[in-house]
Amino acid sequence: QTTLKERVAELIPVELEKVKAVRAEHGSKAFGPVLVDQLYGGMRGLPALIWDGSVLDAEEGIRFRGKTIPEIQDALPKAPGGSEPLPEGLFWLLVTGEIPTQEQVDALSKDWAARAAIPEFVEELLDRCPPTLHPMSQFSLAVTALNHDSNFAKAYQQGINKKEYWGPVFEDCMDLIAKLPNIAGRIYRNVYGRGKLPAIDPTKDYSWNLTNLLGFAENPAIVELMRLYITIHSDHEGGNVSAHTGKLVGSALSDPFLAFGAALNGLAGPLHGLANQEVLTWLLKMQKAIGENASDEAVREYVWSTLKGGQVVPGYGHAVLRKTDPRYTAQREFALKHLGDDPLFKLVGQVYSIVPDVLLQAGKAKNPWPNVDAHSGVLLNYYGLSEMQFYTVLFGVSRAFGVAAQLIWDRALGAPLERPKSYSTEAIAKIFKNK
Ligand code: CMX
Repeated sequence: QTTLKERVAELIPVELEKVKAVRAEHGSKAFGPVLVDQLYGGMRGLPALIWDGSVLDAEEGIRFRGKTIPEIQDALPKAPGGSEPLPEGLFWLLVTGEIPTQEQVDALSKDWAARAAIPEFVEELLDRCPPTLHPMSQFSLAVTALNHDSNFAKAYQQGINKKEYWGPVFEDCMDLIAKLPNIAGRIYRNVYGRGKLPAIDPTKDYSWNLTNLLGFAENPAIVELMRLYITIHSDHEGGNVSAHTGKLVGSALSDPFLAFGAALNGLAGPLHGLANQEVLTWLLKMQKAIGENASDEAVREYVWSTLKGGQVVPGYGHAVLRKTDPRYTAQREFALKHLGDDPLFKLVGQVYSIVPDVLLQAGKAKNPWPNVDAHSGVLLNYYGLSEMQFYTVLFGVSRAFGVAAQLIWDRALGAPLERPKSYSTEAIAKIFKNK
């Protein structure tokens, strides 16, 4: 049976040829005009990056290596008795573009379990963090500290040939993903006083182990949720803040731990991954203000008051998407199957029927529809994981899959240092003075 690393080694020459052919045929063609507005406007729509794992269509949403979320749910191997895809399989798909066999997925589960332990000094580092330090800051600290044992950093110091970069980067990426559950579990138990961390079970899959480290694995439904959660949060093409940061920092040949630590700091922003925390905070605040089972009118007024207060409605809008996020839909379907008439789920549904209308009327947001973060917190909360400040850590565990897959390919294909050109307002005014 072929391992993931062996398959990557086989694919590298093929991929190098593909890139060479595309560049030879299209290398000097323009992708379209660059508008000055795009420089001021957060580079929306600017074609600027190569990202192989997934591509985002504004109307349709994400496709992982060409496959939609329902297609992935159908095609990827599952756990015994489970119906959601195993994220191990998704990682294989992101890296190779191919659907793995059940045996290949099982081998990844075992490999990650074997790599899961974190160095003692990282455990101590986490144990010394005050519980008031946000879980995302603790997460980023710990991931950055894993650089202590980076295969790539060591190989680079020893003068590795650039053609060989991908090998130690691959090992680092596997270590990174494997160690995240122990880091996340330790943060959760330290901050929320949930007792001692159990050991990794090498006979179980990645999501079971993560859920068990958090203390919830006795309920198979939340383990299934975690499999779905990691799968749909793993990758969202290359331009979002966390993915792009990981790629950018990796381009300096910073090892995957440094690159992903930086990505996590971007994910920790409220306009990006922290929105899943913000959504639940906002929903609970609303419940407190207008009561449970509030009327549509009361919800609508509350949404307006958020906008009038100069705040965003968390979980709604997107920089690329222009329709309901299929990641939202996948979670809604999971909730319809498992959550019954949970009051918060009902509120999420009610908000969904009201917010888009209000955002359209307000006339600013280009996309009034919900994104992935509008739903995830309610699902976790239902199963007892109610500490919303922790939610973005789970997003971070998932996002490692997409960033790691691209880091492997960037080093395999010799992606150069990223260095776009910047301009001052004065320079722009001068350039266009007489045009
Ligand atoms: N509530 C209120 N106003 C919103 C809004 C929302 N949900 N979404 C967009 N807007 C506003 C913007 O703030 C902007 O206002 P200004 O012109 O005053 O600056 C205007 O509408 C135009 O913005 P846009 O082009 O539609 O959106 P952007 O591409 O600039 O931003 C995003 C995208 C996601 C940051 C924005 O929609 C937002 O702030 N949403 C709420 C936070 C959120 O859910 N983030 C999570 C995104 C998914 C993820 O990365 O995890």
